[in-house]
Amino acid sequence: MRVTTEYRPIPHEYERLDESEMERRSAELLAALSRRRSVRAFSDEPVPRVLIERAIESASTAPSGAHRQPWRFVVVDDAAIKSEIRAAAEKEEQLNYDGRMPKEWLDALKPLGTGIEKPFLESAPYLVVLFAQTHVIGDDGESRPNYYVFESVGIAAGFFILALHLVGLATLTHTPSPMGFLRDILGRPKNERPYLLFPVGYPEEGCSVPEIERKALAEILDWNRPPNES
Ligand code: IYR
Repeated sequence: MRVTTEYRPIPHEYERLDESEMERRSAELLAALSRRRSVRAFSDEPVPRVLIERAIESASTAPSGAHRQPWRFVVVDDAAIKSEIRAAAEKEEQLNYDGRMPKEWLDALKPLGTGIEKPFLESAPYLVVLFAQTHVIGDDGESRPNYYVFESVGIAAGFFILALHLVGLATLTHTPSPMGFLRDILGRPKNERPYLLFPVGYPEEGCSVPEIERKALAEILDWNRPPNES
């Protein structure tokens, strides 16, 4: 990547669409995204590497603070490392479900059917661990800050989920907590903080998902002012 240190404007290659085409695309995109579900049971069927690589490149088109692109995607496809990650994640999750999570949180998770066992950490062909780079260490060994790191990485994570879904792959935004073990197992440097773990693959044959509903537009959109409470 070439880094420019001055403002060097170039023409923006903007594609202006007809309004009818915009309307058609917006409906099509909404229909496609509405079919996305988080999946907790994965088939071990292999997935071409190029699909993972392109999804990561797509994620990396996300905007970021000062264009620092403060993310690093570590892809795990080695069975032994996956097993190590599963064991460490289940150890932490056991403590979470056995008392570290308050009752209210456990109640909120009940309809999602989550639990301590994480077989998907071994069955999914890939575990993609997204790290946030809180700062960068230059070639001179100097540390430079990044900006809006978690906003930036969150947006990249969203792009990644979208890129996988639109090519027909399933994932889960898995949040082992605490997840410092990922840095240790994967031997990552000190400037990287684990952010999310995505198992990626095809859903297991006959896979079920929880019956959930999404909020209606009226519950998530207010034009200009919130509804009058009185
Ligand atoms: N990380 C735990 C618990 C969990 C938390 C939330 I918030 C979820 O939406 C789902 C699960 C787990 O993965 O089971």
